[in-house]
Amino acid sequence: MKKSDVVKMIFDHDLNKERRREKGSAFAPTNIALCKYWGKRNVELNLPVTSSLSIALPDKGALTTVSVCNDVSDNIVLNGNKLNQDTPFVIRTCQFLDLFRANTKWFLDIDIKMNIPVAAGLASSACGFASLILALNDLFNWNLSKRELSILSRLGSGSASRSLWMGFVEWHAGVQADGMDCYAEPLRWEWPGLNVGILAVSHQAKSVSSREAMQRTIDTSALYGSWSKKVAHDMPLLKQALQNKNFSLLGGTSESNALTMHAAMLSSWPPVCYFLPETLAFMQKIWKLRQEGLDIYFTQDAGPNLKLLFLEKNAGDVKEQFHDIEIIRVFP
Ligand code: 2P0
Repeated sequence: MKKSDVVKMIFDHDLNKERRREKGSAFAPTNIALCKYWGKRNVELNLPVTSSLSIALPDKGALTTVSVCNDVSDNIVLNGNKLNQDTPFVIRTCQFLDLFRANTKWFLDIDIKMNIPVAAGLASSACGFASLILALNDLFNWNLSKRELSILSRLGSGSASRSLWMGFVEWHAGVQADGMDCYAEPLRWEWPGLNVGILAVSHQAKSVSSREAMQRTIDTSALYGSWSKKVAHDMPLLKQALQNKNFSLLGGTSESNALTMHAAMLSSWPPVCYFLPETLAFMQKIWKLRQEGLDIYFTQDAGPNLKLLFLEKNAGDVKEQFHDIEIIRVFP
């Protein structure tokens, strides 16, 4: 099964160009996984081995505006800079767009405003593809459901399937070969007072893409076999924590989930290590502060930056300890 087959299943009607508007535009937030997506059961369709659970950062993400142009290729402007056609970002985006122009040829002017660094482990591809599919839905008046849009954005990048909502989101791994049961959904719980702090260590693009790192972990890590068990253990705990507003359960489970993912990566060959010395120094500081009574936890993705979890009542103490932290209220 190919990506184009999934697109055909969703568009039982023609991708009707006539109903097109002048412009399509949408914002999608970036998301931070508390239970991670690490490993695919189908590489072509970005079908994950396990379900995952994330939290959206409402102020951080991508605003994408699209309009049909008279050119013979897509033009992509990212934060005011026109990108060269041979950059990996442009190639990947154009390949994604090709899925929707099998019968009709159109090319787009795409303007992306992203307020997070690209490819530095802050889920830029997640909010990028999510905002693109929402903008296309707007431009072409597709009127697709959020579930269908989640499936389509997954074809661009797995974690993009979770970036269509604010708040807590679960992405179901599903079991079907065509992935039609593999989509994300918002969870009903809210948590006013929950904060995420971004501790930037480096904004450099990562040396190993998460796509490659995931595959290498599956192919070579002796620990990958236990990853599914870890997720099966952590998912119910995270939901229980959300339901009961049990912060230490939420933070502890998230931190342990992230460290297990990184342990599997470290045991891959060649090893995948997203830690910089500063990353480890911050971790040790967090563990020490926690021992001293500050309720603070971290999670880490495919990059050296840490995302801290803490409650609003502790924001002052956290800021005092980490001067350069960027604090985001998850439910403003
Ligand atoms: C996550 N990450 O759950 C995990 C944790 C990174 C670490 O999803 O190959 O860019 O496009 O499906 O979505 C990053 O992987 O990978 C990711 P593809 P994606 O947030």
